[in-house]
Amino acid sequence: MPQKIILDVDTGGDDAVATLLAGHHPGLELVAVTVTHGNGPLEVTLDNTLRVIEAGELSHVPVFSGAATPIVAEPVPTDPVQQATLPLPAPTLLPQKLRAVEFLIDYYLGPNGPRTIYAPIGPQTNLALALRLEPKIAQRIPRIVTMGGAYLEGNTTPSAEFNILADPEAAFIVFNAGIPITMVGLEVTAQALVTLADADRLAALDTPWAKIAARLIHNEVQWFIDHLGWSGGQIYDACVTAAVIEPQILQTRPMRVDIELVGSLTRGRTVADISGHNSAKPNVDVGVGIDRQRFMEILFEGLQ
Ligand SMILES: [Ca+2]
Repeated sequence: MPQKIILDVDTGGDDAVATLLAGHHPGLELVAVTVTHGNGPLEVTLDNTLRVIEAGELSHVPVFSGAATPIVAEPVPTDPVQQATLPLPAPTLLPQKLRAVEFLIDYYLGPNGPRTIYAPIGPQTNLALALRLEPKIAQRIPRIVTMGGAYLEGNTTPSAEFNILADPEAAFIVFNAGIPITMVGLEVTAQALVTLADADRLAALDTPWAKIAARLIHNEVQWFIDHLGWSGGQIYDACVTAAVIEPQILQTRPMRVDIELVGSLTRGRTVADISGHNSAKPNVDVGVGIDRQRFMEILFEGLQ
């Protein structure tokens, strides 16, 4: 039976690829998509999500609108490129009437909750709010697989990765809820670089969703080449979908991970106890490596 998954997104190009892969890979059943602020304001991330769902022929997947702002913090400023509307037709689809937080509570208290992996690939505001409203869902979520954090070095500040920095209080609530967590952080996504040649090969596949993914990947990769001089780009969120499809592609180490809330230089850091100094029990399976070749194969298998 396909693995059930709920994606929590702040769409963005890499969220779009993660969504198309989750919606079309035979190993997964994409139950719903919940949307949060993050890469851009909620109205942009919601509109982008609906564009991807409709153009990607996934209109049977319900979309729930979620948190418009972080719980405590001001939104983190983002690059105008990240905030851009995706180059896909304007959607005719509408989000569901129910809000993401209410949906998550209802769904996880329901019969399929314990069989459904929750995969936040943006700030973790929606689940944090749901946990505060209904703490019982912590026992109902079998695992969180998230793109967020880094155990060595951030990408938005020297300490913090964007998704965690965008709502550290939310991440604090989620990481301390007692739910099993697999963290796909920057050290993982940097090992799964996608090249322009990969995007071209993907564009040659015969499905509309592969062509959409190829175009979005091409744009993302080009940004890494132009701005950082890299040979490829990180399609961060797609690593999460691939790791839910095939958990073995990820190498993980159990660690205690705490979320820094107050440090003037380190706010939003996922403080990982790499060497076991902390006596607290590990709470996160921290991704430390990924099988890049298999990651690419999964991308092709899912989108063809
Ligand atoms: Ca994202």
